[in-house]
Amino acid sequence: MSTTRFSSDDGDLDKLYEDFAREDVQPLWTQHGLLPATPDGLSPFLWKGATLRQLAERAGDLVGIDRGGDRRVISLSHPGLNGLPFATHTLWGALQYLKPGELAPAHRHSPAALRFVTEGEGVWTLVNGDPLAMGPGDVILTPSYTWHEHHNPGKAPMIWFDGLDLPLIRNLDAVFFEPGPDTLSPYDPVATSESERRYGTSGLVPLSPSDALKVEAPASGVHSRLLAYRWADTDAALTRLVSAAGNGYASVRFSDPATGRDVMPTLRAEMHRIAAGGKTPTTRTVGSSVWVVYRGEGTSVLNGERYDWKAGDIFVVPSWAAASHAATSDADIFVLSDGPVIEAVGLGGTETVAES
Ligand code: 1HN
Repeated sequence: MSTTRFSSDDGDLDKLYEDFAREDVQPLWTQHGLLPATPDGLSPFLWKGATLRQLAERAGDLVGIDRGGDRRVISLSHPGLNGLPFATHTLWGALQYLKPGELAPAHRHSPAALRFVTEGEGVWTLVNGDPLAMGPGDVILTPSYTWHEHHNPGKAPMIWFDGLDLPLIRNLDAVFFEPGPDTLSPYDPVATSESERRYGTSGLVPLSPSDALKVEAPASGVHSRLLAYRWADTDAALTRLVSAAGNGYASVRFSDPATGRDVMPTLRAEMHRIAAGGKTPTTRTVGSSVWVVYRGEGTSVLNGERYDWKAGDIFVVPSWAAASHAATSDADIFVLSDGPVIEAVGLGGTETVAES
């Protein structure tokens, strides 16, 4: 891209601007919008689940999985991001569609990913060979630079939500990628992965850590050793919390069982439950998030505008947008955010906005 050209009515100044452009420098005094009073980079946006699902199914009919893309993935492309296949400046959100008998072959990359299963079951995601069954409401991690492949040995196609930090890692110019073998890694379809056998008992971490998940450079290996968070556990925790809170809503954060920190250094994952008739306070948070409606119906008010949603819909809450959420039927919403990155650079914060 060439340097922006500026012009003025003054000949000398015009010549200076021309020379700036020729020498690839730019004057700060002509820049606008570099320092907004508060984050203003993106508007809220909502994708309808029924539309996404239909597009994924059509892709399933028409497009195979080949080594070019490795995955049949339809990305959420926020219209405020100039055609980039990104949901926000930091987050990738997508639907992935895998038909019976298909294999999305092994590869690894420095961008970290997680899967949230919105419906269906039967696919196995192997992470460094460890087979993780995928069922509705489950969250499956594929941390930075771990080998991962998806296999559907079942009879029905399966769809799930993919969340990645790819936009962030691209902008940091820190993407590394390596394809693996074309063929499926051998695996035992056991209900409980090694990761869950070792790290899956809440409140108890093993004294002899496993190095089965050791990853090589360029990744640091800083991530949860527990790779699957099961819906039955999430649901039970939310049920207890909603009843303890008594105000119709509660949320949980998926965490690294050994440290209590976020599941991966760049990605935060949470599940929010709002009972029918419940409404959250209005808050603003630094950093962007992608909200995947798992169950129920309701309305969010984002920067003063109403967004009606139901199961399958996905919406973006941009950085610092005033957001409140209300449910008309019992609702569960999976939330992916860049919170750990924002906090790591010392900019984390949430404030409650007074109701007008
Ligand atoms: C990827 O590797 C997967 O492994 C899904 O399932 C989505 C989007 C961008 C880049 C890599 C997967 C992806 C992806």
